Amino acid sequence: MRVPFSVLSFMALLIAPARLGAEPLAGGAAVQCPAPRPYSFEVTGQLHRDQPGFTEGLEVHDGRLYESTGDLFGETRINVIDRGTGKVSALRNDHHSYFGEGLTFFGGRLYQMSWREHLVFVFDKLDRRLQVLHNPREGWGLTHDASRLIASDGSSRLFFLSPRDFSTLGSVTVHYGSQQVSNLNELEYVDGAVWANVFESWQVVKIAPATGCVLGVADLHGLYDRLSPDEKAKVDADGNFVLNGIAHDPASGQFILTGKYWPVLFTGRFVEK
Ligand SMILES: [Ca+2]
Repeated sequence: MRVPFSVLSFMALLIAPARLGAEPLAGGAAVQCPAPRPYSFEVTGQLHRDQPGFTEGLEVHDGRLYESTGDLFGETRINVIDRGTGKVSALRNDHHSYFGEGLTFFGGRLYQMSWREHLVFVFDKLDRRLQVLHNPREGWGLTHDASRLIASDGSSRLFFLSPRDFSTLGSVTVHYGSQQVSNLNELEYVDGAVWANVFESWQVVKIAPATGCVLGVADLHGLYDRLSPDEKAKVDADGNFVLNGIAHDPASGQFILTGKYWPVLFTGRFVEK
């Protein structure tokens, strides 16, 4: 069952922080954040994939679209999704070995986290496993800036990590006003900001990584509205099939968004309202 979206939803998000899983910031807000700006998502294209995946990580690297999937159906995989045809090819299928989560490329290496196994797998370009690192937290979303990996663990914190050994270099609490934003999931670092799916919501938030301030909130209900009746039925089939997966293509400047087990990926841009 989907609740019809109205323009009041964004205001309700700000007025009733529970919609974002928000809670008061312990000790009060150390940083005064500007009010988050509302964003919409302007869709420029759709890509119908030829097989679904329980999307936990999504990233464009060297023009190719990579996906990490979780083990909901025994399918912890790293996929390449052909951006022209939607054909999904598995680079790896580790089945039930662990529950795949966020992935990112850094320094020519592919990092894939597991969920509750506290593992981080490091692969080279030939899909050879080079290292298995330890994550002291649950693995959710993963991205990187110029020198650090950036991970979420389902809480309101972003963690900055060493690409060498996944040691924690720092962290920041994501908030607006005095409210924390919890359930941070899939991530994408673009031009100095971190974009994050908020688990079990239709929101993507834009975060200043230095302060944790939420700079913007995008409502993605419109993506659901674009699905065909058959596609909506597939997305509605399981409460786990929530919006998740955000990648940025530096060549086009556009984002790619999808959801867990969704049959469609959307291309477009965030537009400040
Ligand atoms: Ca991503």
